[in-house]
Amino acid sequence: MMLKNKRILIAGLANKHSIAAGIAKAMSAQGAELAFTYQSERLKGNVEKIANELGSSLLFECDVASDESIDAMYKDLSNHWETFDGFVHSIGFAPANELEGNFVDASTREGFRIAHDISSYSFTAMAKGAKPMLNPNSALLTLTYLGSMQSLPNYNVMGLAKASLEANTRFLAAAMGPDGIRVNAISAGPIKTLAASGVKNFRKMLTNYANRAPLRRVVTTLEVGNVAAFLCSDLASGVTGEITYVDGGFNTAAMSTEEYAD
Ligand code: 0WD
Repeated sequence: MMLKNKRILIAGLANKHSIAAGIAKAMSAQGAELAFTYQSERLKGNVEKIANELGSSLLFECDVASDESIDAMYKDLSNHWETFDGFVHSIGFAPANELEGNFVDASTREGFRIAHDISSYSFTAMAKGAKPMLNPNSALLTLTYLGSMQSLPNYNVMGLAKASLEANTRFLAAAMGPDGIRVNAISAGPIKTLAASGVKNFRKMLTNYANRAPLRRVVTTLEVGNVAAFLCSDLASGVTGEITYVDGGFNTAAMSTEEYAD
């Protein structure tokens, strides 16, 4: 039980296919006590069902686009948890028209702003709000994707936002490390979720992935969850500011034998 006596807040659960659902499941299996945020009333039912299955009734509305909403969420949470041991930020968003076609043609100033605000700044905003309530040895975690390092079709401005999020992880780690708080990111391979379905031709990406990845398959949300549980546990007490890949090794391989053969 890596997370016994740890209280962890999970943000970014949309439905049972969400990466956050796999993370919540894995963390609960390791003994964590969990609380959840939901973006809006629309998603409350989905989040409530998963929370209840994992023995949690702590649910708080939080739209990370709004500082007031973040403040109100932590205020509500503090009525139940005076202190806690970290949070998972599994949130990303860009307007749909940014995620299709030629990067130059699709990009707009407003789309760029929104993508960076919701997908990167919100991690800092959540850390800022949590800071007074975090126990020593707490851990924060976010979710990123290889599009931060390498270009690929349609991912467009999200790649830039993820690059910002990864730098954010390192700067938060530096800022919070002296207080004993660790900050890490998992770079997950593609998984069919609601957010992923916003990226055009996502199915094609899954097939390409499975063909090249050393493990010759895509990863599951539970596999991401197990690494998340480790990174937020005291077993990872020496790890901070890191981007850990959970992608079947895809990022390490330039080509597979099948791709090389004619
Ligand atoms: O292939 C994938 N699915 C990968 C996802 C590969 C690598 C990384 N990721 C990242 C995503 O970019 C994101 O940061 O993992 C994170 C979680 O994504 P997910 O599990 O793939 O997607 P989903 O189940 O849709 O959850 C993301 C949720 C939102 O759902 P929708 O699809 O309704 O936008 O992020 C939340 C929301 O619940 N979210 C917000 N929460 C609070 N305030 C906001 C907001 N303003 N915007 C989005």
